[in-house]
Amino acid sequence: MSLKLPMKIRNFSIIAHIDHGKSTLADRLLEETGTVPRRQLREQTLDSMDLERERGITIKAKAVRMNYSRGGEDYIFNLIDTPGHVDFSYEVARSLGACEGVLLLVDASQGVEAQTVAHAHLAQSLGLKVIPVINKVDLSQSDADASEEQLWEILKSPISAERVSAKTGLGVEHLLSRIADDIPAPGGLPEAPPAALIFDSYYDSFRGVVMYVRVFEGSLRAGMKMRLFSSGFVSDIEEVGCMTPKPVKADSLGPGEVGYVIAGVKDIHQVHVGDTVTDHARPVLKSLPGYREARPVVFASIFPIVPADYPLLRAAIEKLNLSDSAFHYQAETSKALGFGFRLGFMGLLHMEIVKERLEREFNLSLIVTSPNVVYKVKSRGRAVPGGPAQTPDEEGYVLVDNPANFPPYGDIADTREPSVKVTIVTPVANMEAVMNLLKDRRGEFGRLEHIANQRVIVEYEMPLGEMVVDFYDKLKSVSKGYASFDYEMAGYRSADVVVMEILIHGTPVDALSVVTHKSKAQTQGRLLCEKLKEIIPRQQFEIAIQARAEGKIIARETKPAMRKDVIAKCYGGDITRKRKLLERQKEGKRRLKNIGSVDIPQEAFVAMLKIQQ
Ligand SMILES: Nc1nc2c(ncn2[C@@H]2O[C@H](COP(=O)(O)OP(=O)(O)OP(=O)(O)O)[C@@H](O)[C@H]2O)c(=O)[nH]1
Ligand SMILES: [Mg+2]
Repeated sequence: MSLKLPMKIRNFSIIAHIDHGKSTLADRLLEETGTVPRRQLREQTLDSMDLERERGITIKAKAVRMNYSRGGEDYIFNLIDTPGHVDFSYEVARSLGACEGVLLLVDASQGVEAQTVAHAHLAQSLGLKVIPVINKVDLSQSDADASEEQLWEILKSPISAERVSAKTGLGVEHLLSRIADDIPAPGGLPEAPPAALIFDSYYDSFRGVVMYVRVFEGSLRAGMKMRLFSSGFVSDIEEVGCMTPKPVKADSLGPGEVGYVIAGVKDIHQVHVGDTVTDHARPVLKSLPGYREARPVVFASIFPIVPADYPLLRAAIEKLNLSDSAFHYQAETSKALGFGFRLGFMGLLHMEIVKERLEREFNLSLIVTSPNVVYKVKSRGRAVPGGPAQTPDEEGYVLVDNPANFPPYGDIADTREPSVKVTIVTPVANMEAVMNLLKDRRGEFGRLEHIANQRVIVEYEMPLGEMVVDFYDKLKSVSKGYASFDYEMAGYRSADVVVMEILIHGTPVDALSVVTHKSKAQTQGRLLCEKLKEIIPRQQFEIAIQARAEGKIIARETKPAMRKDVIAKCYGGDITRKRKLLERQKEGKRRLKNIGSVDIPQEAFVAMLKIQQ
């Protein structure tokens, strides 16, 4: 492949709310431009990860290069398909840094939803050209006119929308032509010192780190000694190329081009997404704007069910982090569960996906504790015990991301919790139910705006802690599936929260501790004790199950002692049946964690999650 003139390049992302058809539209663009032959296309071709295919969602953004010809003119289209789920919004933000424009897609049967609003505003704030696209016009329940009107309102401008069906291909040809016409060509000089933005990277076990870049100035070629601007890391470029979507080697990547760079980097930590690649001999003077680092907002601990698996878990986490650098990890020891890790995630779906990948790709059985957010705690004079050595901020607060690291309640002067601004888009008919849910989650009303077709955009401020557990499911159920939400961090607020501990047979189980609002502690404590009573198998002795907050027992249940053993009922019976029963019991035991002298099944940790609300 040779260097093309930058004026014929068009770089764009497809952005939308989850499930509005981005990846399906990408299929049609790949098909229509002949990038991927029809027989090799499958549904959502770019969703290549197993989990993406099973769940039918995009988790990672994917870049692909297409050739497009019109009236004897050849274009290069670099498309980035982005994920729609709110947990992966940082992928969208990164992708936009590599583009001049976006296709803002709306499912005509759903209309504008929360991520439509969030991503549209992000694209506009970055000065990108927005092409509104109304998808799924083949569906009988679709209402393209209403969707278009809603789009105009959120864009604050009546830009005519393309109407397409990503399923049938209707309107896709016209859309390609619009992309060529409307999306600005990238600028940049081929002879300038090179500056390329790293917008993604992954680790290949043969080639080392593969960096995905967007070149803004100059060009990159094999043999060049590159330097990463902010880390100062220097290495020889071995190969550059484009994704078609298969990687294809190229002579060079010129201004405006999107492609990959391989430079024999063995340690992924040398490469930061957002850094600028330049020429070591002739570097740029200033780095490209880069990205604000995405910070994890939800934390949970992970322990192997079999303690001997700890080294395997460590290796698995390190390896997985190479392909998903958005989760953070740190070693942790629990009195109840032994050695494990404290992990930070971008949200609950992200947490679920990391856990599932660890279990599946590395064949591990894991216990995950109840997720929580990061609190700021000010103690009376003394340092926060158990927590990582931290110096308090100028107001005297330290960050605590683990309930087990809270100081004793008597030592706490004040606790602050993270707050978020949530934006919800819902039909007027469900507005009241949605607002009640928000009130119940300690939300404070901010703003309400009516948009076309009986829809409203509501903004609330609420504690992040109230959002992390099952808010999404509840919102969907109270709105019969119609409401959608997006959120952004809005600082810390003082909060009346307490650590609730669970004591089993008199021993606190640190991994079952949660931070909860004082007004909800008792109800939650009761529910949890009842649930644990059901879940914990009977033992030879009676077990007390208690919840404790601020030094007081706030709930209690008693599990009576065992009456029979499993094989008593087939005494003298046939041996294979006996063996089967014992076998099954052994299997059951493997999934238990022995706490003091009581076995606690993994379900107990899952129950925690459910009851917290
Ligand atoms: N009828 C109809 N269905 C469509 C159309 N486009 C997409 N779909 C369906 O909508 C669902 C979601 O499509 P995807 O392409 O995975 O949506 P997405 O926006 O990429 O989803 P995320 O990446 O998870 O945010 C799939 O079941 C598609 O088959 C269309 O034009 N018409
Ligand atoms: Mg997708």
